[in-house]
Amino acid sequence: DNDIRGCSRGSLIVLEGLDRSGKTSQCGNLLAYLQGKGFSVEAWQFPDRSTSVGKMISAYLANESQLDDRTIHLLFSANRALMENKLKSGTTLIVDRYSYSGVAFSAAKGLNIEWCKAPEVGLIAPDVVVYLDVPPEKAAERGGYGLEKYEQLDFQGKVAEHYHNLLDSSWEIVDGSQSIESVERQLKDLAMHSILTCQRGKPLTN
Ligand code: DGP
Ligand code: NA
Ligand code: NA
Repeated sequence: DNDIRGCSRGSLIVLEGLDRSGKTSQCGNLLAYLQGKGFSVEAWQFPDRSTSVGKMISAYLANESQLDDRTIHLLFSANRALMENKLKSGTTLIVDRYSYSGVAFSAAKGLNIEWCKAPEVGLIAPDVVVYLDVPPEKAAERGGYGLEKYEQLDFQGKVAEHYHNLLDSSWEIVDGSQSIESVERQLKDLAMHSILTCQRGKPLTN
């Protein structure tokens, strides 16, 4: 009995999507829902703008500093710290962007895809990756669009193409153009399923 409980762990739930696809608010809603159910759960985001590396990234995104495309890519990679201990202690992590953002955004700038993937080798594999699918034109109509460096329609179109090349059958595609409530309902179902599978002892992998 103790052994089985020892294998129980938190789930790594990743949300990916274009800028203004709704990831951040949906992560917040999901966090509140799962906490309300009594689960140990935290919401993380990449870039984590509170760390010193994160502050450099933030200044870059706000057009307050200039960095070479490769340099900023490596800063983003460094920011995706290992999450293993949290998960093993039983805490579920809801993560706003992960390594796939690194590949999709940096490759959209024209960097070699294999080069973009290399710094991410060894990262923990998510238990579920949700792609919040919103057409770039639709995302561009949402509030606040254009404030950051990458929020430009033609660039986001390229990012979307790279996401579509990255995604495979293990990803869950959720239509982010639906009502907030409907997106929320689907995310809750996916998260609950993933948490229960991990509690039953699904192993961690890289
Ligand atoms: P947000 O998720 O809205 O806080 O914005 C973060 C921005 O950073 C978004 O435009 C995606 C971008 N981004 C995230 N990870 C990476 C990365 O590894 N490389 C590059 N070039 N951009 C990234
Ligand atoms: Na953004
Ligand atoms: Na966000």
